[in-house]
Amino acid sequence: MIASPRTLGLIANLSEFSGTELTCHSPIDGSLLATLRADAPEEVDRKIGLAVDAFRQWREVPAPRRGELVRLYGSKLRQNKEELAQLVTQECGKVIEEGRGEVQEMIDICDFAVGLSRQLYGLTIASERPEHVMQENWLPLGPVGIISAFNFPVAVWAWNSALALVCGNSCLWKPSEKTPLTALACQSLFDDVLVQFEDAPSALSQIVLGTYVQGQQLVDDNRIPLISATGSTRMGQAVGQRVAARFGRSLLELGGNNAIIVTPSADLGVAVPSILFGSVGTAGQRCTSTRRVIVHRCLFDQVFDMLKGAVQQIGSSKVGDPLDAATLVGPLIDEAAYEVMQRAIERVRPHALEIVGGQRVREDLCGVYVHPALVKLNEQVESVCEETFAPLTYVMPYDSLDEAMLTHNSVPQGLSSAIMTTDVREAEYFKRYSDCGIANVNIGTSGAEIGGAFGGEKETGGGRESGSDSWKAYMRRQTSTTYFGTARPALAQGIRFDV
Ligand code: UN1
Repeated sequence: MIASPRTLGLIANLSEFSGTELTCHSPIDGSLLATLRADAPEEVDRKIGLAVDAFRQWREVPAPRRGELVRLYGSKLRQNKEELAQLVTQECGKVIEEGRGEVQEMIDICDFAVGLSRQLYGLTIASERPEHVMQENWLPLGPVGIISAFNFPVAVWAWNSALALVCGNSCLWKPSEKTPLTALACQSLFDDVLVQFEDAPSALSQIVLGTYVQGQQLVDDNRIPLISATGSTRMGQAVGQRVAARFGRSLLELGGNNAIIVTPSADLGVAVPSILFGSVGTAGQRCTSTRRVIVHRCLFDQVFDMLKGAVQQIGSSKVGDPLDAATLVGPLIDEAAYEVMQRAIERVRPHALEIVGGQRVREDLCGVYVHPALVKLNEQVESVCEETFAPLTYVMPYDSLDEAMLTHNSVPQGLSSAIMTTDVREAEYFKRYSDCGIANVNIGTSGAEIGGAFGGEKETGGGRESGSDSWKAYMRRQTSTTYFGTARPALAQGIRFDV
């Protein structure tokens, strides 16, 4: 399959980026979509310089006017939603319904950012001194470096850039080397909007093409005060340390190992569909995917059998071409992802009571398609504590909620979590003791709305993006005290210093 000219047509100037360093294959059937160049170090350096100049210009534009640019971009996305969704599906393999959802997530964050552009509120703080006024002001930060992953190739960039732009910053985006085409399409749509907007500099948002090498150059450059990086824990650890070494700021969204606890009071009509979407949706390639299901022993066999039935049905008839509306599970991103999944299955095999699926299917399609896997275990063994970015779900029993909570929290990651219960006491207990950034009741671990702060604790990296007050990560906080009296100014803490 070659991407239809209509979808690649979203990239106005594709030929300008052609080269030999990056080969873009569609995971749908392995076909070559394009070959692109990677930016040379001097080119990255030049782009960072342009981003600094663009920042100096953009920060002078009033925030509500900055919001107007993001509003126009949101409209542009609405007009091009279907084509961009098709390209997302062609390039990263998620099913078309989820491709559309991803573009909708971009539109939603644009709307959110437009409102925010009139609400970048500071504080007025009571001063302890007479005739003094104390304030907290939020100021633009500088160029923001955005490093994104293949699995949400456009939405995560939009979370970052929509907020960064209304906050008065310029952006430099290093997309995953597996999904540069969707990034170029977003850039093209952005450039279209920019030309209609007189007070925006042309280098307000730029793309840096390449691999971790180009990412590292952004990470190490002092002119970029904030690096927002999404990806593996290993990548985040390197980024966090390098950015910290130059006293920069990093916003990290790393791996998850998300669990759902199913209690005896759970409504299984609610629980089972939520577990399924979390486990096999996006072919298990979300950082929020459900990896672990911890079920009360009284429901353990019943829930496992219900999941098994559904997974077998999906595995036998709903895995395939993600552009086909009837497909629920598309391909894995590449062969390496398949090998990681197989290794995880082999590691857990000696401990498993039962393993369903996991094998390769639809070899006729020439992509990497797998039957989603379900592993029944007696307890949480060591390999379960690692994140496997594939449709591989471990199901384990528990006897007391305290024990379930211990199992739940005893993994290094802390992104998303959920409990299935109709008991308000269990629900509140779970919200209090889940150590994750996201703790849901009667909905699954994945598919968060943009309105909340998104991110997690522990090895997930601590960052918060998207809604709530996440915008503060993209601004500089300034405390300012003004004295408007005429007498000798009083000192704080009652100190006297009479000369
Ligand atoms: C990711 O997988 O990196 O909550 C982001 C979700 C989506 C975002 C996932 N809104 O599943």
